[in-house]
Amino acid sequence: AWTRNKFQGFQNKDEFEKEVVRHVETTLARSMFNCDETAAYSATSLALRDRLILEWNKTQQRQTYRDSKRIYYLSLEFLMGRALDNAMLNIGAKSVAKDGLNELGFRIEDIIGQEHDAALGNGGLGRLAACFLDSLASLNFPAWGYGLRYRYGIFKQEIIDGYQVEVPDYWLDFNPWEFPRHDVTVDIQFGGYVRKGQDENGKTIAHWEGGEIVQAVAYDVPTPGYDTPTTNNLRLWSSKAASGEFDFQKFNSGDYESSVADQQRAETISAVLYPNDNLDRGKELRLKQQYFWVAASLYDIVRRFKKSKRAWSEFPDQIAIQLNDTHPTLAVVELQRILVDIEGLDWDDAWKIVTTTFGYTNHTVLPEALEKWPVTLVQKLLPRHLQIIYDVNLFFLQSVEKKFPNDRDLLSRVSIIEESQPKMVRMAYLAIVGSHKVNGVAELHSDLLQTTLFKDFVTIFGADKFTNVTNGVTPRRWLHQANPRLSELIASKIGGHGFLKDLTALNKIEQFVDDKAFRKEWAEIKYANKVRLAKYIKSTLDLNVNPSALFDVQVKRIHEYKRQQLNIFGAIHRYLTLKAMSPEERKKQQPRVSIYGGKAAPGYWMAKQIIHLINSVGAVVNKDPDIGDLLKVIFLEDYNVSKAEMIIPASDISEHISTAGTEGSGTSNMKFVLNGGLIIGTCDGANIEITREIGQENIFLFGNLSEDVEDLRHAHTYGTHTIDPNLTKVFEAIQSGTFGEANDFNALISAVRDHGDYYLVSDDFQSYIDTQNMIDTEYRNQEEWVTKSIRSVARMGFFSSDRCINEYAEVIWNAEPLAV
Ligand code: 26Y
Repeated sequence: AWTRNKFQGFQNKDEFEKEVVRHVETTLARSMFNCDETAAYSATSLALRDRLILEWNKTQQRQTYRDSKRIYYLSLEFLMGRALDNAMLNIGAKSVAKDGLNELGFRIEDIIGQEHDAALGNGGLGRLAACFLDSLASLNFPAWGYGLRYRYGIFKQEIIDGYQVEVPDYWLDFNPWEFPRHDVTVDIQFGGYVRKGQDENGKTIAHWEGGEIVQAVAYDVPTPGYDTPTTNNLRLWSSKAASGEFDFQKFNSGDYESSVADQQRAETISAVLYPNDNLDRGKELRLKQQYFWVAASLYDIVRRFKKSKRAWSEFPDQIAIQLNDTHPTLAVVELQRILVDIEGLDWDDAWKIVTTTFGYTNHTVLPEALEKWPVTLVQKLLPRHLQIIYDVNLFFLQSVEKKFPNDRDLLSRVSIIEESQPKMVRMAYLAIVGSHKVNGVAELHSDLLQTTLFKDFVTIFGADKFTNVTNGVTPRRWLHQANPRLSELIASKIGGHGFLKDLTALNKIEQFVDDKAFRKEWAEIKYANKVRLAKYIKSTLDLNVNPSALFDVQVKRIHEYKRQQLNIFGAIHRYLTLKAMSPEERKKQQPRVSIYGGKAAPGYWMAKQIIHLINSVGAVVNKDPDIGDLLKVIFLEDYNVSKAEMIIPASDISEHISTAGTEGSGTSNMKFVLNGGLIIGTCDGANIEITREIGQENIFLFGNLSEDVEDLRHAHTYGTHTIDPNLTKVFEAIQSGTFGEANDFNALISAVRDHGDYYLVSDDFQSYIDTQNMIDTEYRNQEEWVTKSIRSVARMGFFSSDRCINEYAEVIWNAEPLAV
């Protein structure tokens, strides 16, 4: 049996301190006398990192030796957040580190707080990838993540005069969590032309020649499992000029400028994360990023496979590659190219290997998020890949024609090449044709995929190819790390922290739902978390909020389909209602703090208007003496993973209120409930399954259903469209200048009133405010509220990313954990 101390961690705090001091004095070349918190953070991380890399080495040796099936998770985004706390918890070194740091004169929270978030992602999709890495290692799967090492992660958000301003996130100044592998490099080709030649048997082969070369350099980030001997790898690629520092020929001939320019052009590829979430902009540099990353990763994967000297036909038995959305879809084409052009396999044999290897996860049905690339652009950057795409399409359409003769409409609907002006490559279709399984991320979402977006493909390939894997979140970060007191309380009741590895064990706390002391402690923990958030609000916004008020939170990317505008219109309605009351009546109302956070894509003008409206409402409401504690409207700047860890445990009610049928899954809904917060939500994404698990008496659902959306939209456009009377009053207040310059908000209003209300804000408004009023009433019955909170947490076992990863392993990857 495996025990942790044999492998990981520190024997005691003295050993830990010794290591920290050693790093301060040698690696950092400082003395303990002028060791500030930054230096203490660096040294602590380096001490932990030393342990991780030893584990990493052993894990890699074990995985190589056993040679069992490996999983590769390809994602353009890994939203990892901070690593230090997670590393300490996962290798069981936190209490030693806490004591050690104390003796050195530091508080562990301050040291943890020094770390810059690794923010290599936008939102849900990127954070899901990070949760998956945690589960893969915690379940001992031999798995690697592959991504890009962006020099700039998601921008930092500043709020200036109520508007979002973007500031670059330069995060690599000092990053102790990565290991540069200057010896692991891959040359990546772009452009050029294809020359047809013949091999010795007279078979035609394609040679891709010319163009430019950019070098990919590997950076490895060890990802430790919780209480396991497995430390897996996240390999991130960084781009640089292939010829080294400069082109010396140009340099020597005096063309210094252009030699530096070449280098900079190469480095641009991995320079910046595209800040769009669910919005495809089709930029050339993004396509370059995708191919650069995919080609480097596949080269690496194939190189590792070839060391085993197995037959190519065994490739899919040894390797599963998961495509996190369509962003890595070129991997399908690249593997086919490697097998046919370089390794000399026959097309059909190669294609069988390719399609058995890949799985594709779709995260959205929003049309504006579906990737399409102009054929001309692919031709320019990747001429050979375009040929392969055309051949794949031809053979695919031929097989469709055979099965469904003379259905030209069908052929044009499912063609990977959209015959539009200009012609486009439909990446989702390419991903479907190139994979053996396609999954959505929640039941409703997967159903919608199969009945709408991918309907024709279900007809063509059969229903078996399509499946659902409902998302999950890692309970290590989102319960144990974010809410240590709650985790300890649970552990004290049910015999230890086993629930962190088998979240269904949470159901054992339900038997304590009437236990007075337990309930009291439960409520106290929530209150303490709210006090902490209130202090943060005081320190950043200089605003006092009452921790006894109901904390109502909506934190996520700002998007019209997520409907932060519904939330703020609701808050305005609340404000108007309170204003119209007599002082006596007001005293009877439930105080509420309405908290928002999230970034808008820099080019998403409407989303930025929403942020401005929230801040403008806050500026008026928060200083209105008639209102006082009854309503505060707060926008928290620069929402990110580490802030989520503080905000989520402090919520009483959180909002997951997307237009029905638009949110793939949502994962913060799971995090909030896991931390004892209740939720208000629409019948969308994973909200539906959360309801199934925790019981409809423990969730506040409202609004129209997904099956009604189409008819409502139709009626808005072609029938009579009357706006909800309460919403009309909200609009009137805005337009009379109650929240500053009235015209600033015209677009938000006319989207609802004059442009068809695509997101059904008006249709759902009355239902929304009724439900919010019900929440006020129920919150006053704190006993009942705590009961709901405990029962909900007890029933959240299903939403662990461990369950999710086990489903992927069984249904899609056909892979097993490596027992030690
Ligand atoms: C094409 C490109 C601009 C693009 C970039 C990022 C497209 C989409 C995205 C990000 C999508 C995303 O974050 N989707 C979210 O994935 C979560 C994890 O599955 C879901 O919970 C969530 O509902 C979905 O919106």
